[in-house]
Amino acid sequence: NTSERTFIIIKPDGVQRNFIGKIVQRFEERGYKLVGMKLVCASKDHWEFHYQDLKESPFFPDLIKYLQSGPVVAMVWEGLDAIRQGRAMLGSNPLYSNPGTIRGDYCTQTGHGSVIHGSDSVDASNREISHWFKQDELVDYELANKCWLYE
Ligand code: YYY
Ligand code: MG
Repeated sequence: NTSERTFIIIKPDGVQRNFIGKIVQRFEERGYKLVGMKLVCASKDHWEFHYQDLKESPFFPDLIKYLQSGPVVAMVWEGLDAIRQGRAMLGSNPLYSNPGTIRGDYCTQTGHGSVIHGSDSVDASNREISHWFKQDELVDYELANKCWLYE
């Protein structure tokens, strides 16, 4: 499915450390299509909904506070297997991520230094995209180089 969409956030630490350009470049170079993008400061409620699966975690209140500490870049990227490949590009636990992944190249620890979020399933991606973007904020267009990306 070449129109699979994944939701990516450059978190407050990623923005403050000037990684916006570098992270966007990685997704562009891989061949994914940017269909939505904005710089936002999200509310406590908005973040609590986004991370609802972690509500019971001991670090949840601290996580929500850190996420409100500054602007983040919310993006939707589209392409073949975008959800799983996006996660692979992110890396895993920041401390143990392989070099070559975003976390493996830019992070030292979890918590307030994970730099980036990416959807981990189709369900999560659908939920997150509709939580962060209105329908008319997602742009429909064709990449000029599509014929070189997909057979
Ligand atoms: O999906 P991913 O970001 O790789 O990790 P999750 O286990 O879903 O955790 C989401 C988010 O929670 C993580 O990016 C930072 C934060 N967090 C934390 O603050 N402390 C931990 N011990 C684990 C995760
Ligand atoms: Mg997660």
